Amino acid sequence: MEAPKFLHLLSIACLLISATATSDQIPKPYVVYMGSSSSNNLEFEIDSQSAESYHLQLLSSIIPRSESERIALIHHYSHALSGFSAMLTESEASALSGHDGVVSVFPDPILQLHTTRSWDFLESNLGMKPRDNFRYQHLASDVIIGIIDTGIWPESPSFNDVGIGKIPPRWKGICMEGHDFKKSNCNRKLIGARYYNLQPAFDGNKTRAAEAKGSPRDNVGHGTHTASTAAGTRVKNASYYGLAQGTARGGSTSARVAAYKACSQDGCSGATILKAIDDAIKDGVDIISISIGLSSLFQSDFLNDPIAIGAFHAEKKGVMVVCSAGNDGPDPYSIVNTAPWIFTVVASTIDRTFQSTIVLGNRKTIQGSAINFSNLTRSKMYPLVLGEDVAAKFTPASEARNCYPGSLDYQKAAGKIVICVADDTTVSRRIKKLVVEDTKAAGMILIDMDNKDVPFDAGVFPFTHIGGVEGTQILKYINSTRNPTATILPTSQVPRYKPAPIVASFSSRGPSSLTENILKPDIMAPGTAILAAVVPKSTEPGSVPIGKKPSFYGIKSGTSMACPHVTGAAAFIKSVHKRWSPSKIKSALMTTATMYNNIRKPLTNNSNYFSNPQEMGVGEISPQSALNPGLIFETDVTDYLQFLCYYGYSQKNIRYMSKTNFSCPRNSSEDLISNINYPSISIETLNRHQKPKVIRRTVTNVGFPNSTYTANVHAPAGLVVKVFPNKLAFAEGVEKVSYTVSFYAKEAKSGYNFGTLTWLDGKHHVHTVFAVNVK
Ligand SMILES: *[C@@H]1O[C@H](CO)[C@@H](O)[C@H](O)[C@H]1NC(C)=O
Ligand SMILES: *[C@@H]1O[C@H](CO)[C@@H](O)[C@H](O)[C@H]1NC(C)=O
Ligand SMILES: *[C@@H]1O[C@H](CO)[C@@H](O)[C@H](O)[C@H]1NC(C)=O
Ligand SMILES: *[C@@H]1O[C@H](CO)[C@@H](O)[C@H](O)[C@H]1NC(C)=O
Ligand SMILES: *[C@@H]1O[C@H](CO)[C@@H](O)[C@H](O)[C@H]1NC(C)=O
Ligand SMILES: *[C@@H]1O[C@H](CO)[C@@H](O)[C@H](O)[C@H]1NC(C)=O
Ligand SMILES: *[C@@H]1O[C@H](CO)[C@@H](O)[C@H](O)[C@H]1NC(C)=O
Ligand SMILES: *[C@@H]1O[C@H](CO)[C@@H](O)[C@H](O)[C@H]1NC(C)=O
Ligand SMILES: CC(=O)N[C@H]1CO[C@H](CO)[C@@H](O)[C@@H]1O
Repeated sequence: MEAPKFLHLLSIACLLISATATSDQIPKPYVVYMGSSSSNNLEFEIDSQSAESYHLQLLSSIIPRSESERIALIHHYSHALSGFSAMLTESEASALSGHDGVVSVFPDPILQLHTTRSWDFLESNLGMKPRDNFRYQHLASDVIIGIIDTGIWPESPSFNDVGIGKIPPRWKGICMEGHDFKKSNCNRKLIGARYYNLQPAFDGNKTRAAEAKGSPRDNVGHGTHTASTAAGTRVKNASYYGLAQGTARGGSTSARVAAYKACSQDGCSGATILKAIDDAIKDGVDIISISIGLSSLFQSDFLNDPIAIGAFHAEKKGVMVVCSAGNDGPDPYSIVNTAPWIFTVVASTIDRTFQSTIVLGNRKTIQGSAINFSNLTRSKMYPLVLGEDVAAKFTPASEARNCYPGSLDYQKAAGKIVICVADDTTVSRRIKKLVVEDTKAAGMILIDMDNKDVPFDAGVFPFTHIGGVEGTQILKYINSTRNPTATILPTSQVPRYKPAPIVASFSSRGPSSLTENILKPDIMAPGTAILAAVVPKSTEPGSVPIGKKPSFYGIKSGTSMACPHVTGAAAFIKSVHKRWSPSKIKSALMTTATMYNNIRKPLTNNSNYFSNPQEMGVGEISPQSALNPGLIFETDVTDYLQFLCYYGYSQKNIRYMSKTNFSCPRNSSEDLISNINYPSISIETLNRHQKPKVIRRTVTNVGFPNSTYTANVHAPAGLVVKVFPNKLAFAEGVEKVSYTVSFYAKEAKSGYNFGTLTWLDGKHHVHTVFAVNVK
């Protein structure tokens, strides 16, 4: 073992030495994207082989002979799209990008799992069952959902196949075996499982790379959680150690699951995700769910983003792609996965929350939020101190207040309840908790507005999280007495919590930094404290209550958890409307979403302001009403090709992507993007001195053939919105009708103006949300 390791180090050293001269000469993994695959399904095997040898030839034409070990494909894309990933130097990559047939060449990016901010990740096994309106009747369904994630824990009761019919004959996928995963781990519920070599430590030896130890088994919990949220079977009496007790079930209990393990705990290689998408399309999935994305700080344009590329080809083959929007909120422009052919999902809270109550020495109680297995009781009080009161020697009070690592005095803190603040967000609440727990303190109270809506799982350590108002109450109490004391009670759940849903604080916000002429996010779904299946393993000391076995169910938060709710809802719609295309299903879910909460008030964000469409999209999903949307907006591949023209890509590349002789409209420009037949409207710039801007839409009637709809506009004062015609009459043979919406901003306030256009026929409310940026 030792010698090869040493050699490996040596070779890295050599690389580094040669690199000091020209850093662009260090080979690293790149994705080479070459548009649509030319193969059609019948001759696929032959085509794939000839494509592979062509791609190898291409590599050998640019890689020097002396480094021929790099003439190898890490991943080869040949099913829906064409291209490969390989180890290239920067200059080789740039040489390739000029090559005929090559659409884009970009360094293989590392993408992140969209569970709540990475620090809560894993540890945050918070728990909750789906909202009531998420319980659909059981329908026999052959819808296949591909989950691209960290793999799957097949023994979870959520993937039991009792009562589920034969595997659909069109399924062409496989159940890969691994050292801890057998073919028999797949069943009629979990019909497929693949894994990929997750360590891109590729040494050019293809055989060795293929042999790398791997398995579709989930060791992280993220993939198991998302898969069971989308399509978990009904499991009675599921809970997280008694919390969130009830029947656990996915959005579409009868849908089938295929797991594609493309990620580890550290993230996901973009090249691998692209391979997984290509495989999933070939295998025959109907919907792909991806709770993963690029960092919002390092977002690239659509043709340098593996998810956008893969999703484009999926859409082209009639496969829907649902993605999480990211957890980088509440800042604007923090959203990712915003291509118009992606269904982009943000997260909301649900009507249940978890409270860990603080009882002060004066018997006053204060509600905090957290999940803990605290063994403290009301009858015993503990000294209550501020972090700075128990600071270690020579430690600035500012650090101890924040409970920084190393800032607390163990002797002073032991046995006390320590209050920590969050003046600075660099130290996460998880770290603070570990710091305080380490001192043998009796418990911890965190005062922090951020993430208060996301109950933190503190395991067995008594912990609670409060906001500034409650914080002030506690500080006043401390000032009022010589010996302040307190205790933290075990967590209790608060059902039917109101108001809900609320936009989750962490959820990424629009507008998209790539184009503001498509409204993003699309839609909102539950993503806070969601109970679903996890990996039954203890993740860190204290995460499992003493005397208990690790739980098969866990509570997690993130847009990662919101995404599979929409995937499940889409599968539900697809099981009823079997022939509906992805854009029809998306439109049905968007135009029927609700903009009201459970106290019948407009939805809010967690600062209690009405939330706008850049925070929540068109609103919270309402899957039952989406079954019967009345009208739908169909967006087809031609619309997306035009979008690519308007965005500014070359016609040559767009032809490679479509494998047709498609021509870009001659007067392509970015503002025409608003005219794509999308189920919402966004205008990046509306000059108040310009003529009314006219947007065109076409709706398809999927209700009674004889329906007549009337337009109803809600617009902010000063923005003049006119719909022409404002009555749409359908009849037998008249299924599609077009109309225009004009926006005139002379008197409107500057900045984004939001409103809705609703088509009403007495039965259906078809909401189209609009966002218009007045300058
Ligand atoms: C690649 O790895 C395989 C299996 O470890 C080994 O048998 C083979 O000799 C290697 N080939 C090269 C070119 O190193
Ligand atoms: C439900 O689970 C709890 C513990 O998780 C257990 O005490 C209880 O007996 C179970 N109830 C049923 C009906 O199985
Ligand atoms: C909520 O919305 C208001 C008004 O748009 C905004 O000022 C505030 O920052 C938002 N709060 C959060 C947490 O996003
Ligand atoms: C609570 O449990 C911890 C061990 O996790 C133990 O050290 C402590 O004494 C217990 N406290 C009470 C009040 O039982
Ligand atoms: C508590 O007392 C300190 C010092 O006496 C003062 O700075 C602080 O503002 C007081 N806090 C509250 C909440 O009254
Ligand atoms: C190319 O486009 C023309 C019309 O623009 C069409 O008639 C022709 O069939 C197309 N050819 C191919 C190969 O798609
Ligand atoms: C773009 O050009 C086409 C003809 O090529 C024309 O029909 C269309 O109205 C033009 N659109 C705009 C916005 O100028
Ligand atoms: C439309 O047709 C449905 C049945 O096809 C019928 O029940 C309904 O009364 C009709 N509505 C109108 C306005 O004609
Ligand atoms: C959320 C949670 O698990 N709360 C637990 C806190 O600890 C007490 C005592 O161990 C349990 O009874 C609660 O269920």
